[in-house]
Amino acid sequence: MKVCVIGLGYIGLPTSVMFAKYGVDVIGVDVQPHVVDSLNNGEAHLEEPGLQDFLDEALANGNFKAQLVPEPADAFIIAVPTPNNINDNMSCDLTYVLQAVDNIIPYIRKGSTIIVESTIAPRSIEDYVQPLLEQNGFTIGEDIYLVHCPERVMPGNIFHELANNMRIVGGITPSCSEAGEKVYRTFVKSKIVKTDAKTAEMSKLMENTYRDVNIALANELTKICNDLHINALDVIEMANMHPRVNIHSPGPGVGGHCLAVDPYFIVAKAPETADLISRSRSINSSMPIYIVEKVREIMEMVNGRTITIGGLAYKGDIDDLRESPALEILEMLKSEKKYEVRAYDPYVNHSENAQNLTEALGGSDLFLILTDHSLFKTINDEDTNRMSNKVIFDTRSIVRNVPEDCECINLGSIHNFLNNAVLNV
Ligand code: SAJ
Repeated sequence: MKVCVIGLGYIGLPTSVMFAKYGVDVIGVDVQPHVVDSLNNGEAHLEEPGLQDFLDEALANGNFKAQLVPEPADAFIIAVPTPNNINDNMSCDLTYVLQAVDNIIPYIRKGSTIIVESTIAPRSIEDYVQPLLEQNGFTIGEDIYLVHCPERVMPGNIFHELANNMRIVGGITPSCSEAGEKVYRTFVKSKIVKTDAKTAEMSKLMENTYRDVNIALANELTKICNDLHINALDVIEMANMHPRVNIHSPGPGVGGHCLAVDPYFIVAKAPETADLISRSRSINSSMPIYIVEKVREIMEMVNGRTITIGGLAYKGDIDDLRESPALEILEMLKSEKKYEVRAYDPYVNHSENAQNLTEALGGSDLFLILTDHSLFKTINDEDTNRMSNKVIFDTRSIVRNVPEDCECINLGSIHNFLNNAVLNV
C-alpha cells in the first residue's frame, strides 16, 4: 500500500512513520521546505518520545520520504491545522483542509481513499469536502472513498495511543468506512468503529468538550468553595469516591490545541443551543485572571515584589506552549509593573526562562506553580533557601513534599491562607 500524508505536524508525522514501520510506502507532504529538508536529512523537527527512532527506521527502510508536492497513492491522509476563525464566533477554519483536498485532486486515482484526520466542525465533510470532490468529477463510494477518522492521541504518548486506542472511521457511505478501516488496520491493534462522517466529527469534538465542561465544573466549584471557606480539593476527592462521579481537576485554565479550541466548533454551529458548552469555555478562560487576583492578594499579605513562575507549558512534562494559561498569567503579572516576574520551565525555550530553579527562586517572594511538571512534586530546601518569603502557590496541586519552613497553598487552601495567614517566614 502507498499512503500520502498531507501535513507533517504533531499528528501527520507520527502517523507517517507509524505506517512506514509497518511496511507501507509513505510520502509525507508539507508546505514548509525546512520541514521537508530536515526530515529527509534524518532530523525530526518535533519533540515526541520515540519519534526520532521511528523516523530513523523509516528512512533506513526506504519507506518514508518527505516532499513539497503529493504523489498518486492508495490513500491520502489529511492532517493539517484547523484553527478558530477569530472574527466569526471562533468557528472552524477549514481553509487548510480544503487547500489540501484541492492539492491532492490531480493525484487521486480510481479506488483511492481520502481520509481527513484534522479536527473539524460537525458536517464539514458532507457540506464542504464531499462537494469539492464531486465538483471535480468523482463519485464518492464508487470511484473514490471519503472518510473522517479523527486523531485522538495524547502528546507525549502518541505512538502507544496510535496503536492501542480504538479508532472511529466515519464514511460518507458504508463502502467508504470499510475502505478507511482497511487503511488503519495496518497498525491499529484495538477496535475500529465504523460510522458516518458527521457522527465521527461530533464524537471527536464531544470527547474534548466533555473534558472542558468537567474542568469548568471543577473550576467553578473552586471559586464557590473559596467564597464559602470550604476546601474544594477535599470536596472533589470525596465526591469522586462515588462510583459514578468523576469531577476533574481545577487549575489556572485550560490550554493546548484541543480543549481550548474544539468546543467553539460546536458553539459556532449551534450558538442558540450550545449554552453549557459556551459557558464552560468562559469559565475556563476566566481562570488566569482569577489566579492573578489571588496572586495579588498573596503578594499584598507578604508585602512582596518578586514572583517566580514554575512552568510555562500548557500541561506537565511537555514543551508545548499552545494556548498555555501560564503564558497569559505571566503577561498579566508583568503588565502590572509593580512585580518582578521570572519563570522557570526546563522544557521550553522562552526569553523569561531562568537557568535553574535555585536561580529563579533567589530573592523571590512567591513561587507560583502553573504547570504540573513532575519535577515540581518535590521542592528542595536548596531551591527555596534564598527566597525572601518562602511561599508557594501550587495551582496544580502537584507538590507532594515541601521544605518545613515553607508555606504551600493550593486552590483548596487559598481562602485559609488569605483569611488567617500566619507566615513561618
Ligand atoms: N486540565 C485541567 N484539569 C484537568 C485536566 C486537564 O485543568 O482535570 C488542563 C490541562 O492542564 C491542559 C488542558 O486542560 O491545560 C488540556 O489537557 P488534556 O490533557 O485534557 O488534553 P490535551 O489537549 O493535551 O489532549 C486532548 C486529549 N483528549 C482527551 O483526553 C479527551 C487527547 O486524547 C486528544 O487527542 C487531544 O485532546 C486532541 O488532539 O484533540
